[in-house]
Amino acid sequence: MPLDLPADRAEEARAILRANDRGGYTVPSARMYPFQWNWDSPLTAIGWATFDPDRAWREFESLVTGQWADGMIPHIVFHADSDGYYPGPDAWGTDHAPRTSGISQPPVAATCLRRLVDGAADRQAALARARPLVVKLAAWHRWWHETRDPAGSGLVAALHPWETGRDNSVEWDAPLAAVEPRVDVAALRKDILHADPSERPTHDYYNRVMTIVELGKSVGWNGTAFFARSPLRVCDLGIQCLLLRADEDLGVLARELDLAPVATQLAAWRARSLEAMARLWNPASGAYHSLDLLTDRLARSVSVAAFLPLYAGAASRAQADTLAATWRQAMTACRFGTPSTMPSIPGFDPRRYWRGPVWPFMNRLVADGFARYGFADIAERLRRDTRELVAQGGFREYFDPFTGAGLGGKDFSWTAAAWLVWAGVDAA
Ligand code: 2M8
Repeated sequence: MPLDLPADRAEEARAILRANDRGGYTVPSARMYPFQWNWDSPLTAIGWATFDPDRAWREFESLVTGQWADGMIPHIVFHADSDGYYPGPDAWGTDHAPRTSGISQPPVAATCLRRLVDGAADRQAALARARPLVVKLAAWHRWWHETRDPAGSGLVAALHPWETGRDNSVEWDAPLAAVEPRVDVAALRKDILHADPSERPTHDYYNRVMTIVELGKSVGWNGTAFFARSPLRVCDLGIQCLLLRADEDLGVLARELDLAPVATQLAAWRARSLEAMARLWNPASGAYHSLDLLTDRLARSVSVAAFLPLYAGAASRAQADTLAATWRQAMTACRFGTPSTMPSIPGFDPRRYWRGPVWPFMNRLVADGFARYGFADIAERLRRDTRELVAQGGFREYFDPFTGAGLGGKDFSWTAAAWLVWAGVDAA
């Protein structure tokens, strides 16, 4: 049945991107997140590309101005001052111009860049513009594969839950329990002024994650020392899979640009990471999991990241079939897919940030993965669910998987972009 959609949703989505534009970079949400975020930015850029390709390119070009000398592209670039967010630049205490945070975020930029090049009217001009970005992104991928995997195990590490992007996921409860809180930041928080506290993490969580930030600061944000000393070190299934996919996509661009050594290196990293994926599979749960690298324990939680091995092309045929069954099973409890944590998992919360709600942009990635393995029905179900969520609830940050209620921030950039490139586009 066709949905009864307001005719101007696409125009509304474009208006959100324009309103969140700060001149070359897009803030995720005007009041709540007033800076440039690493993985929001390229996922938003592909939305810009549907009506203003030059603006899409500038989104990438501004993001890489935050790149550090060691290759890391930080999770926030603080291009301009704003007092609406905590932790701001002073709390991070890094030494870079423009000012930045001290950690990274999931590497989706190369995949989005490839999409931008593939959609360009003039491919040669697009490749020429992509060249310096490809070199910078390859340096960032090197940082993941070397600084965050010094032993060359094929599993890259996140040292802070915010690096995973699924910041408050149940997956991080056990690793964070081992981080003794040494600060009390409750009075400094601004997020709970913009969103209902019941939809945000607890004070105890903030004290623990800010303790890790203090540790990073105490070692001068030196990548090697931070890796060695961090009280939290996990292989996040999300980062691992998004990097696998991004290595593939960056390799395609590098080959076309005659950057043969870069392409060869990316293929070698990808092969090593693919092989290591076996360590993240649990046949008993029928899913992949994140791994605590300090205790060598797989997370018990099954999160939305469980389906990203499909997006990465890392699952076998049999594993893909099992994952489809796992997804269908979770959906017997939910009206809208895909919950960020499966409802059967202790700690699941349909309204609290990354512990259950649905993120529209994540649905696009999961749908892409299922389509890659031939599950067109799941892919289409996800597109229609996302379409309905946004059509009835607006361009919210996240949604309750049971009721569809819109939650978190409003007028969200990557939700608008997911509409423009996917959810709001009629199926072929
Ligand atoms: C959320 O994370 C930030 C910290 O990075 C926060 O809550 O303060 C997450 O959903 C993250 O994935 C996202 O990139 C960011 C901006 O949308 O918000």
